[in-house]
Amino acid sequence: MYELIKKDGLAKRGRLHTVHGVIETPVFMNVGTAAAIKGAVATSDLQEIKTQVELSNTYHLHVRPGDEVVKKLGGLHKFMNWDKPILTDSGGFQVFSLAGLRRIKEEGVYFNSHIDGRKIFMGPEESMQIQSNLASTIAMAFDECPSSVADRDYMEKSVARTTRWLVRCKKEMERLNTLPDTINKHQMLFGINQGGVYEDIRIKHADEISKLDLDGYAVGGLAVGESHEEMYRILDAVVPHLPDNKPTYLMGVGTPANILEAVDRGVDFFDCVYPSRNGRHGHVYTNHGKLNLFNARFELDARPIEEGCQCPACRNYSRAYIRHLLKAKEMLGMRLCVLHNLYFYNTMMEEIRDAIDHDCYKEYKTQKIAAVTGKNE
Ligand code: PRF
Ligand code: ZN
Repeated sequence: MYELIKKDGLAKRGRLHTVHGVIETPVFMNVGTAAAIKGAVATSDLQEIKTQVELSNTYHLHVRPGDEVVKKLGGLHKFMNWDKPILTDSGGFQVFSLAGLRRIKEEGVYFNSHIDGRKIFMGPEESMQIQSNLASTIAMAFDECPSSVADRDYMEKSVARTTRWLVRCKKEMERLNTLPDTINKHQMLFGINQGGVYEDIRIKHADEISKLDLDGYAVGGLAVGESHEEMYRILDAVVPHLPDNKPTYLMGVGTPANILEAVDRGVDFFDCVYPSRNGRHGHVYTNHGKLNLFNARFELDARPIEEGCQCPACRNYSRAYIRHLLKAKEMLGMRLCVLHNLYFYNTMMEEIRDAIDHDCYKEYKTQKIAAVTGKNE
């Protein structure tokens, strides 16, 4: 159940009640594709870096170790020892971005595994069955994420099919949630809006899926190569057509500035690989812009990544030491950068919630965008 606590302009402050606890929104979900956040981050670290929701992928876990294996071990929560909410992406997007040769049919997608090349079929029912086996808190609908340069004709046909797939997802999810051996009988389902950069197709689709009374609504098919301005234009057009008494999730986004702009347009769920991926490359976020810790100017820098930051990296180690670890290819270097970056994102979300609570979101947004894109110290 989603509670819309208040609005500041279009920015939503909410609370999603789930069987695995409450999610305070706006929230940034921390990406752990294959049931692990890359960079040797353990679930015991997540408490310290303010993680509310972990995100895993249907496609990856189906291919390895197999969703049946996870089910036999009691579901994803037990498997990875994380008792808070987990969102699983449906596999749609990953099949389109990772798998080898693929064929899209009305029934679903035929493709080859990126691990061993074996032939796999996934359709709406299969995706729901896999996510039910994984027993995540929130399952995503099986969608097609068309290329950002797809033409109107292709887009219209693809979106119509994604709508038919959504109806099948909902039906299958309702069936699975009543089976006696289903681990999470309260699994939630979020639908996904598509339509590329075509506002009218997006809006028509948003109106259609809004009628289905799902637990939440995502905007997919963005951050796939279009400009930031185009992404904001689509959000301006489509978010008002999604119910504001349900969570609104912008998939795979983004930079701190992207998140701040999207919150201002009514989005309240996010996920992105940037903080973990950048951390693994020694790129860290601060309120004075991004730093590349490989840079020679940090050789003798005894300060933490960010003065005053309460993350496990900044409380204990200097820039100079972390730079040394990165250069020596010590795993700890990557790990500390990832912990700092996730803490930075999760703390920003806390600040966002606080600003909405105090009716000063616009001022906060302007100041924070200047800070994160600012000059390095
Ligand atoms: N669909 C799904 N997952 C996604 C996307 C999508 O369109 C995106 C697009 N940015 C990221 N992850 N199912
Ligand atoms: Zn820090």
